[in-house]
Amino acid sequence: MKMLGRTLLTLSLLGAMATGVQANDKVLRVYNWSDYIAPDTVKKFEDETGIQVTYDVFDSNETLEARLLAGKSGYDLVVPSNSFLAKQVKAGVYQTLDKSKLPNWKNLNPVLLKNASASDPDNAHAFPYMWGSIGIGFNPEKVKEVLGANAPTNSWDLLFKPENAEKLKACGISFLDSPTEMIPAALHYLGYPVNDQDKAHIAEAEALFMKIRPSVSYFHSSKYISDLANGNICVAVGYSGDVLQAKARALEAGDKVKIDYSIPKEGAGSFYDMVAIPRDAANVENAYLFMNFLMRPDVIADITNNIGYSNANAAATPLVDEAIRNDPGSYPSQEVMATLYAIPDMPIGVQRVMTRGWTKVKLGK
Ligand code: N2P
Repeated sequence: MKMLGRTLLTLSLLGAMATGVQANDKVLRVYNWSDYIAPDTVKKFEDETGIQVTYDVFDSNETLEARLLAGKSGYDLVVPSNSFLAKQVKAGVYQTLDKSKLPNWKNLNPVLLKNASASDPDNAHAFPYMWGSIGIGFNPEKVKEVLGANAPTNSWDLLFKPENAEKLKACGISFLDSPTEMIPAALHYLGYPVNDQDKAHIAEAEALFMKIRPSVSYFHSSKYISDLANGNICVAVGYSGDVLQAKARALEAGDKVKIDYSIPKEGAGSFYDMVAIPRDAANVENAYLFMNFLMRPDVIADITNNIGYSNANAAATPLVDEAIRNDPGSYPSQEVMATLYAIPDMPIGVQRVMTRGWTKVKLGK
């Protein structure tokens, strides 16, 4: 009797603890891209809700995906790009959103929602946070010094022509460390479809990188922001807003480094970064609160004003600094938009082939 009583007590205590975890835990774990939020966004949310946020960062879809596919990621909110989201949705990685918990959904731009729905029908699992392009960040003065006044900064020739890369080596070149984004750039340059699955064509794209490999300082997806800003490198293939951050940092530092961003005339990759709740998230209600918070025009406009990326919130546009709204890197013209291609959603097998080839490119052999 006594034993049974104790067992029941233990069980009911455990039950109370389990429900307690759902209802009372004032915590949230967020995994977002680096340099992708305003300095006070998280604090503001914590102050308003009393929820403690653990905020971690990554700088490539490959890193996030490895974390998600390894099983319990431990995160309540993550931010994959649309190309990766598509595959992950199919693999059952995310919860279907209950939009009744997201009253601020109405603020989102319907055109961008429709575009993003190509990777997630009906936007059932995620909303677009920011979007951008993958182009060339460069230091115009240094590039001019090395290649002369006619340096093709508006073309991928700047980097993919070995004779140019060889000269630029003197002032430093970097590429993103992301096979799923860099190999399509080379495929496109070679005249192949960006979602080409022909292994011979993918090998050609890798060979193009191999040719310029000796001239590349490094492959990294976030370090170039400070290196461009402080003059350690002169050309970086990078994300639009990150290059704008480098430009802003250089200006703030008041030194002579100037940075520009170009979307090469041949076209460039574009992405939507999407906020989603992993299936095994422990703090789902808090995840909804943070999602809804991020859909508030004042909150998301403040983020854009700090990071230089265009958000997907129509109601926030009037609150975005004019300098950013008028920056062709953040808000390209319709004409330039038409040259952008979506980073393709590659089947896992092809992605593996690309990753293997990319490892060789990085090693240079
Ligand atoms: C943030 C980079 C986000 C854009 N540093 C790439 N999805």
